[in-house]
Amino acid sequence: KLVKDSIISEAADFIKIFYKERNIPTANLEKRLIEIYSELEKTGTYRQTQEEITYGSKLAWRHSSRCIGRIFWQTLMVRDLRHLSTAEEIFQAILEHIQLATNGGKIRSIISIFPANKPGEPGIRIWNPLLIRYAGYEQADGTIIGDPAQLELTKICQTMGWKGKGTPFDILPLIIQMPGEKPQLFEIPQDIVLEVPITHPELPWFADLGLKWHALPCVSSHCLEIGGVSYSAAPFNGWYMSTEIASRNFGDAHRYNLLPTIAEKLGLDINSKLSLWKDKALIELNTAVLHSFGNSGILMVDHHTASEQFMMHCKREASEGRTVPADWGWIIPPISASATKVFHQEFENTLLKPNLFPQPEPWK
Ligand code: HEM
Ligand code: NRG
Repeated sequence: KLVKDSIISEAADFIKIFYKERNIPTANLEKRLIEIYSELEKTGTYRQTQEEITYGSKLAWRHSSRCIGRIFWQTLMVRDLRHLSTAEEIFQAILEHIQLATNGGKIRSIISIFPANKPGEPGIRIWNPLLIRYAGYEQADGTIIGDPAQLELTKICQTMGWKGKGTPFDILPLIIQMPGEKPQLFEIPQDIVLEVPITHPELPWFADLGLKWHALPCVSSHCLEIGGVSYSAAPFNGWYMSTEIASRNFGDAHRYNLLPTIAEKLGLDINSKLSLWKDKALIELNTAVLHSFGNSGILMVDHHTASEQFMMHCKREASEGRTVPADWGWIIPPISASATKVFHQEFENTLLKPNLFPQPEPWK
């Protein structure tokens, strides 16, 4: 009863925004609401139209307060895959998503929507936090090969029978779990994953580090919520901002931890904080990532451009009479923050729906 009441009110809120922003006559709105109420009475949920999930997904992106890339919210391509019923079918659709979105480097923003959760029941889950992630292996001496952030998931894949090559960049298989079933493991064919070897425009030794990263950031752990309906499997992607890879994935001490290596290669004194070796290493890492993606013709945005685009987005939204909910700590870039406008801006982190919510790790 309580669940149903909340679906009713969320549905009504969403339908009202949808009809208002799309300039659909109020008479149609009332008709649609009555239809939804009666379907809710009978089945405890309701089936959304393709137009509703399409616009709902765009609103979910627009409301994602941690995302700096939202100026492009209207360009999202929405794939309606609610008719799929097996893990195998979902896996195939995910491979298509990777190819459509990668698009030879001209990345397209896409969300793939798999069947909705049944009210009060767990939904479909993709166990990987992003579709493409590199495995992390802990060795006997305690050192780690690969991405330390994926130690746990890598172990799970191994207990399910997967064997990685043991390189620092092994692409993890996908684990897909249908409601009430055991999770299933699927290998992503290496040839559909576009990757970029990392080189530096002036430092030839950079290539010898053997670094690379994948072109496509596709988040698969979030729950898309539209009008009281939850889609716990709805992977979405845009393109990378350079700092995500260079500063965080490569630079973080608990990730690839490359700052000491690079600072030493640069000939900096890593025993003196005043040498600013970390800062200098970060800049060269960012230079290398931007250079490498650019050279390979893979779409990526630098943090200065992204900040400008985001400020423009705020202005455009204001002209539509809307404020932009934003999470300051996530919006400001992890390097040179104060050199970007977003750093000097205050934001209200209001929770609006539709939205994309992080979910607990499915094995917990
Ligand atoms: C987070 C950039 C597209 C939804 C982020 C972050 C960045 C970013 C830099 C912070 C990530 C982090 O620190 O780990 C971009 C860029 C895009 C883009 C450059 C290019 C088009 C999208 C799309 C969606 C989206 C298409 C959804 C439809 C989100 C959400 C988060 C996020 C929900 C928070 C993720 C979390 O909680 O871990 N985005 N984004 N973004 N973005 Fe975007
Ligand atoms: N920092 C993560 C990716 C998170 C999402 N970032 C995006 N999303 N750009 C990483 O792999 O480094 N997006 O939808 O474009």
